[in-house]
Amino acid sequence: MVKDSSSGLSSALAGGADTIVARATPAGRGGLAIIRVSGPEVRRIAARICPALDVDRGWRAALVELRGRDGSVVDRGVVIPYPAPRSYTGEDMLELTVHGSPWVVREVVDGFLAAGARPAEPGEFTRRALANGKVDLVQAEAVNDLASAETAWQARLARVRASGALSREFAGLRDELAGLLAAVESALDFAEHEIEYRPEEVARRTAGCLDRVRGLLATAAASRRVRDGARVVITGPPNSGKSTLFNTLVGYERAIVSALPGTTRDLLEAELEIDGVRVVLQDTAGLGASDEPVEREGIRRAEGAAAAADVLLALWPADDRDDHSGSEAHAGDNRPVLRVRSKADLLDGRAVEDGWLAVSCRTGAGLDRLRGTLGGVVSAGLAELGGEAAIGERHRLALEKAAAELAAVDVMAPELAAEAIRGALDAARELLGEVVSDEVLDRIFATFCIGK
Ligand SMILES: Nc1nc2c(ncn2[C@@H]2O[C@H](COP(=O)(O)OP(=O)(O)OP(=O)(O)O)[C@@H](O)[C@H]2O)c(=O)[nH]1
Ligand SMILES: [Mg+2]
Repeated sequence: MVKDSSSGLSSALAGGADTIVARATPAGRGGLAIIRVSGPEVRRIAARICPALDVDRGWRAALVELRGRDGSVVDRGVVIPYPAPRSYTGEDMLELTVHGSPWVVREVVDGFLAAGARPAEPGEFTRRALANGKVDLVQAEAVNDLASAETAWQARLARVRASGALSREFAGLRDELAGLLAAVESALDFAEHEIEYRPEEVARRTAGCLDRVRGLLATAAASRRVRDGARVVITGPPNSGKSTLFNTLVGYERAIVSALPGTTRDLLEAELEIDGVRVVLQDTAGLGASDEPVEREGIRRAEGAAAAADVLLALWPADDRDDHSGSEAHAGDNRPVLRVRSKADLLDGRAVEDGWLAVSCRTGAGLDRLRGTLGGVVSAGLAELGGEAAIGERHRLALEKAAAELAAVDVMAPELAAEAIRGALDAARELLGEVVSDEVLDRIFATFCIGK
């Protein structure tokens, strides 16, 4: 077998003493199913399962008979051999497309097991790709994110990360930190090398690195929104039509609606997608004074939800004749608030205040505009995010550590400064998976699918 000598990794380090096999498509019946095999024994095993296959005709599909455990033909399928190192894992690989019957898949996988392969662990193909230098850790994580993406934005950010854009940001940071560390260390062996230590220069470069880290950290909120969804909370007085609007946006009768004020007490939550962004929409109890203990608790929860919202939909019903143009609902924070005159069919020809959207769930008037405005608000800032900077949760924690180290750098104490910069450098290298413990890798790959 040809080994990727450029990676300089021993085959034990590169993960693949064993040859692994797994189905890559979901369990159950389907039109077709894909089975993947990777490892040093692929050639020998292929000779048993698909003797007609010419493994040296790499990266080309061949239609061949597939044999099971006892050597009898189980199916005819399309097999693509990927000779190392030009494969996903960097090892010799096969990708088989077979008929999607659970029986066929089981028999073919069983054949591979009997021939000496073992079942792959979750994410083990990607883990081998990482060990063989095919991808770095940031890209490996992105592969999993891409496989589990449910919205356009989740897929988009994962795709850009999988392509290495975020890795390049982290690598740039790592290189800058390494250069900075060298500059500070030169002060420590100043006598030997007669290199002049320039504290102002070190201070400037440290500030530059810190800016870079903070720039990346600033995108954490937006990427959390893409991942977990933007929290959009409907608030307003009792009976203002909150639950009706909630049901309308969600598309089914999720919440109880009634003409009695104080119908909703618990927080209700539903997920939807607006403009490619995942949105977690919440319906709440009507705000206002109440003597009733359960309703009071509902109001307390509504206020908590409003405080945690990314976007507020503040409702005032049109049959409330008061002018709310001066309404400063939830002013003081910089979260977007969409002011909605609900039950707009009751406006009786009156105009709504400037800056308010007139919406009627009864006639449907204003709903498209509301959806459009909401879509603009939840996706605001995401386009500029580009993807390079779409950091995940693990990245945020490591970058916060780097920021704390850099903020503590005292250029007049080079010894301590070097230690802090080394801490920041370690964090950057950990991000890329250059120095990372098996426990961390186990945790990351445990969330992967089998066959990925
Ligand atoms: N005319 C009109 N009535 C509406 C509209 N939307 C809701 N309603 C009515 O207003 C009443 C209250 O609606 P809900 O959706 O339960 O109001 P809510 O704000 O959730 O009320 P609470 O949960 O009690 O705070 C119901 O009788 C609805 O049928 C609308 O667009 N036009
Ligand atoms: Mg309600």
